[in-house]
Amino acid sequence: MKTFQYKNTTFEVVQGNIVEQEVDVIVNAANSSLLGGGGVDGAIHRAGGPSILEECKKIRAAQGGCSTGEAVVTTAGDLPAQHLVHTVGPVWRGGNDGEMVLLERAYRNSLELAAQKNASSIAFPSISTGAYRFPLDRASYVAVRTAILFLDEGGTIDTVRFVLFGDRDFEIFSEVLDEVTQTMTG
Ligand code: AR6
Repeated sequence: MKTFQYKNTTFEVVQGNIVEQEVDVIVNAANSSLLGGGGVDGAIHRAGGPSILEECKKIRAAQGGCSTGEAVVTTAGDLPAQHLVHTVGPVWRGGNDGEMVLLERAYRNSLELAAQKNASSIAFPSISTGAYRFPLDRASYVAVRTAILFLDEGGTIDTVRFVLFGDRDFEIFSEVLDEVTQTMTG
């Protein structure tokens, strides 16, 4: 695990499975349908049980899914968390289609929903870097920078954990954490 302290918040980069994280809020890398899928989304619905999909269906009925960059909240079913935030990252289309801003919004809206639920800890997977093909070096930069800006603008959360599945992803994310925190925090 790699950690970095910023003001009152601990950033953690860990290699592991998102469904095993004991935190207040686990973030799901969902799609706009909110009806589940592969990757993180599939793992969360499998491990969390059917109540999560039932809640997602109610949200769909009320607001018609979730747009890219937006986020919705449900309970966490059987997962070791209080809530799930389902956010939809952008599909990578080469970088000139607003992907950076949309990914930033996905992280930002997730942090804000967690704060509204009074969460003291949140665990993120690497949103958009699997099926949606966002390059991991750029995505990790957006992830860390957005969390620091959220804190600078008055957001409060004790622990922000980034959970990477593979060794190489863990290494890249750890290096980017160093770079971003050095440039943003002096
Ligand atoms: N724990 C942590 N990280 C994981 C796990 C896990 N259990 N499983 C995969 N990863 P992805 P996206 C990594 O595809 O790119 C779904 O079908 C994975 O290696 O889950 O945002 C949704 O329904 C990759 O680095 O999310 C959407 O349709 C990262 O998590 C679509 O995929 C994200 O990969 C969303 O695609």
